[in-house]
Amino acid sequence: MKKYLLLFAMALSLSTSFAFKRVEPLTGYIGDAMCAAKGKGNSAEHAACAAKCIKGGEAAVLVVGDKVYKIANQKEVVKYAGKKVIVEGKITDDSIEVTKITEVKA
Ligand SMILES: [Cu+2]
Repeated sequence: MKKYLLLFAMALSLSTSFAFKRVEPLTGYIGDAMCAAKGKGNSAEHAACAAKCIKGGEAAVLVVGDKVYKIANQKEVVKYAGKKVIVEGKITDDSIEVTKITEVKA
């Protein structure tokens, strides 16, 4: 019995030591990297600009307050440019691999 407990504890510590962690759903705006770096993009007012910048080739990012997350899988999020969204995924450093994205209707 003790042996199983030990194995269980080992498995637990292994699973928490991976480089990425799952994130709680994050609510923010899909902005563009250029404007987000200037502190813009965390409001609905920036929507048109974000859409334009992303179309123009800027990387899409998730802006949560004053925190900016890179998006690993751009394709999943570009259609939400400028929109308020809830994002779920895996986070590595400051980059998110999005597994689920839902638009928040105002
Ligand atoms: Cu912009």
